[in-house]
Amino acid sequence: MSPRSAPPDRNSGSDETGFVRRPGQTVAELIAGYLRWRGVQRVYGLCGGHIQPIWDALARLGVAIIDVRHECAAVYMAHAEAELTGRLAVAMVTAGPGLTNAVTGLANASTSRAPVLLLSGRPPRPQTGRGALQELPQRAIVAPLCRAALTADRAREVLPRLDEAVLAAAGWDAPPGPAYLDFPTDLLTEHLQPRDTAGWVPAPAQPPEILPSPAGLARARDLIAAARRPVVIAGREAAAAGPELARLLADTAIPYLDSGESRGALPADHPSVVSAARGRTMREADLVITLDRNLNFQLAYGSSAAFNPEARFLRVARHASQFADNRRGDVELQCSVPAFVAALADGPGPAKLDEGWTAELREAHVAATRKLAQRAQEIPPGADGFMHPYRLLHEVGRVLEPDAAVVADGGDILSFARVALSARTYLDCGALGCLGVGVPFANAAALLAPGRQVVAVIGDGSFGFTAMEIDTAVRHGLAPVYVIANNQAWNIEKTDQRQRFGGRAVGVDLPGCRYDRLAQSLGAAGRRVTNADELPEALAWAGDHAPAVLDVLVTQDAQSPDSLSGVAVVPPDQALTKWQLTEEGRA
Ligand SMILES: Cc1ncc(C[n+]2csc(CCOP(=O)(O)OP(=O)(O)O)c2C)c(N)n1
Ligand SMILES: [Mg+2]
Repeated sequence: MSPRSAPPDRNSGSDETGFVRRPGQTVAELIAGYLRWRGVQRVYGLCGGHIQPIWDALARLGVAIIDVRHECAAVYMAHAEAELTGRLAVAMVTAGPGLTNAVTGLANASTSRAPVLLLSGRPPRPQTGRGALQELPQRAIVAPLCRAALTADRAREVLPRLDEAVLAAAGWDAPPGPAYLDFPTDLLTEHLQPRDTAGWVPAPAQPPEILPSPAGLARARDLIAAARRPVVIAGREAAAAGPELARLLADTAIPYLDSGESRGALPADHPSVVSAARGRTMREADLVITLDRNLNFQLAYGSSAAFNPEARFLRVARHASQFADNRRGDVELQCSVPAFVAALADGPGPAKLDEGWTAELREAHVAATRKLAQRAQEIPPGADGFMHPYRLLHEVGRVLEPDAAVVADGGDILSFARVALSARTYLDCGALGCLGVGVPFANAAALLAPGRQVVAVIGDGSFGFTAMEIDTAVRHGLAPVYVIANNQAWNIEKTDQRQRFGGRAVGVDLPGCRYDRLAQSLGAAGRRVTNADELPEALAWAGDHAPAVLDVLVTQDAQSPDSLSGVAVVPPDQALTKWQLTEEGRA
């Protein structure tokens, strides 16, 4: 194990900050006090008798309760908070179906490595195992998705289990992610004895930075010094190194590719960004430096069909799952990404950099970006007469403020948005492909930064999963703009079905829904837009009347990059058809 530096003290406090262990307090009050002491300002949740004592204790302590309309939305909101702040966020749901409703949110937080603590209740101990109301094997249900799945059955277990869950979520032993803790509801109203909290000491929740070992760093430097065509591919923790990484890349002129989870770590106009030349960069790089990024389907599993077969790999991450996966590194460094970036900044860059290559990539990137913007502006409507999604996204892009938070959710529209919209703060369905995050993610972004522009672009199908959360925005005074790309279909699936199943399309149409009226019925503003020329004015109107839904009719007659590359097809060997064909020597 590499040496560890002094731990940054981000999620900690001291006894003076209000975390009081008083004899006579209830267990629920202890839990609420602990959370507030950890810096938790709000808990996302949906009420239920099994958790009610904690809910009430939180409210009495001044921790905001963000009440939602479906438990999954509570976890999605906590996930968004965790991504936006880099800190632990908390959700709470009741026993039984409250917990099962939260499961998809946990799965998404797990795949996206978002530090979320989920609290729940259980039936009272005397009724356990007897067919109690809302009784389920809760820990067993969530365990595969959680870094820790725990219960506290007695008062003296409460603080140690809370710490264990919080540390697991924060990423001490495995990548950050969800952690689960429940309590039998009768425990919550028990009064504490001094011995119940004796011996517990406040300690930091944020894992300490891990410095690269000097030997590992030297080997990494050797690889970089020898590389002619290096590229950095950034994952989750790279975002925490944003400004330092930006400086390092500017100094060394190493090309840079982001991934969904590091999007926005560098400004779009940074000279190292070559995302619109992604395929070529991956194919031609002779050194691939991954920063806290596993080689999953989005990176072709590191396949030599997508990457230069001769390329060397330098893999840097705190946890082995992010550096020792489908293509092992020639050098693997177990350390924090910010520490690695800081260490590299002190040394020389690639001495033999092929400057012609980097210049070509950059030119290709700039040209492709410009061409897309031009195309998006002029692209004609589809055969059904409705506007192309690129046209919609072009108009959305024009109204985005520099610090806007953008959310994308859907099938085709997610894919179109990934290439056509650019924002420093960008949240989407992630590697789980989790449809339905749009409204809760946008609500969380709006809640965390009142006054900031929040625009969510959501497919009509995906919107349906969590549309009721517009009510959460209305009740909590949140002001996002939800732009529904309404092609009246699960369109990426519809296109795939037509192409692969003899022209048939089954169970993929969603005709005739009025999402503008749905918004109005919940007390939000809503407006339908059928004509692209109307969009500038409609988007301005929506911003002024947010929370607002723009129900924008778009064409089904548009195939997105993901649809073209075969993501919807899910081929057995390789999620990206183009690369699969290359692997088989057919492209
Ligand atoms: C929860 C969930 N259910 C189903 C799918 C499969 N799926 C992927 S994309 C898609 C269609 C999405 O439709 P919509 O949101 O309207 O976007 P569009 O493709 O029409 O732009 C479906 C059903 C999924 N990824 N996640
Ligand atoms: Mg659709």
